[in-house]
Amino acid sequence: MSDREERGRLPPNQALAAEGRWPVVGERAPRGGDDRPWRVSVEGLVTAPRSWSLEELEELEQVERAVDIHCVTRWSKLGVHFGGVPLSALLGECRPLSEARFISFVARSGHDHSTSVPLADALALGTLVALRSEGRPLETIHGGPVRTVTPGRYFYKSLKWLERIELLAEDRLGYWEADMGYHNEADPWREQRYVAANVDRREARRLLESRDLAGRDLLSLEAGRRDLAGLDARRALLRNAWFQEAKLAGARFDGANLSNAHLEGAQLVGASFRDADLEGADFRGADLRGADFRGASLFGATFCPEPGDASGRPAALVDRTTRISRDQLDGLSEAQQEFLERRLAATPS
Ligand SMILES: Nc1nc2c(c(=O)[nH]1)N[C@H]1C(S)=C(S)[C@@H](COP(=O)(O)O)O[C@H]1N2
Ligand SMILES: [Mo]
Repeated sequence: MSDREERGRLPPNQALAAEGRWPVVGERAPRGGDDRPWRVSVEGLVTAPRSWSLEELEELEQVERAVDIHCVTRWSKLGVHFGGVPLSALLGECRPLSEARFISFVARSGHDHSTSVPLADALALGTLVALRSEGRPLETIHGGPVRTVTPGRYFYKSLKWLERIELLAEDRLGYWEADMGYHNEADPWREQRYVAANVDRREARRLLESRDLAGRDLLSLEAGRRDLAGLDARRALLRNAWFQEAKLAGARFDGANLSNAHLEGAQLVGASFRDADLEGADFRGADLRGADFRGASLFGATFCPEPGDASGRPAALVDRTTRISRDQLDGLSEAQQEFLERRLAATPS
């Protein structure tokens, strides 16, 4: 694939995961202590409910599809080959009733994971009940023995460890959509990542003035350009927060969830992000001298412009006093890894 072709296939504000890397997002294994043999059932508003063992799924006609994966935390992986059975083949045998408008995929999951898609979209997008990737059985960590893959939607619509397919008249929001504020439509080309904020502006302003957000759950908090030096946001849930150009020297974000947070141009000298979730966070132009990222998850985070980035945002100020460990660079795109390796080795002035 040429660079141009690749870029044309990247939705807005996504970057390619480093070559050969496939980040793991969310649960890492199905619910334990369950040794019933694996079956996938189709239930709900169908004429003929039924279920298949893995062997029976293998006996159906298999297809292979190249799918572009786009994670909501801003990494993409193009042309991953998934093999398995088209959802349409399973539904063809069960014959959905005309009232069936939505399809819910339910996982064997310790956290009751599920996700849903309008039935017409699931079919039009060519949803696959996948048993293999790149010709090999799916690894457990990526949803093996069987997961769904719904192309053209953020990857949280692709459920790992599929056990049940339910046809419904009304939508039933899944785990990420109901509990995490992820957008239910999830079209990466329209950047449908999150739904609106969950606190009103007055309440948000009051909390920011106190500079104490410890343990709070504040989706899409608006705090751009504010003076928040010394902020205590330990263990806070601040997904998709807007902190661009904010003064956050010495702020404590240890254990916080800042996935997809906007920290462009923020003053973060000496800030602490230990064990924080920083997946998809944007640090372009931020001052990160003396900041501590040890133990934080950095998949899809951005520290410098990606090739082709026309935003004019400069790279973050990172030097040897910034604490990021070698193994943390693994989840970043090639451009980000190269940038950080160079800066972390540079002598502070
Ligand atoms: N059962 C289950 N399915 C899941 C998740 C999960 O945590 N549990 N995470 C979702 C999210 S947010 C993403 S991006 C993809 C990640 O798949 P991967 O770990 O194979 O990359 O799975 C989706 N399906
Ligand atoms: Mo995701």
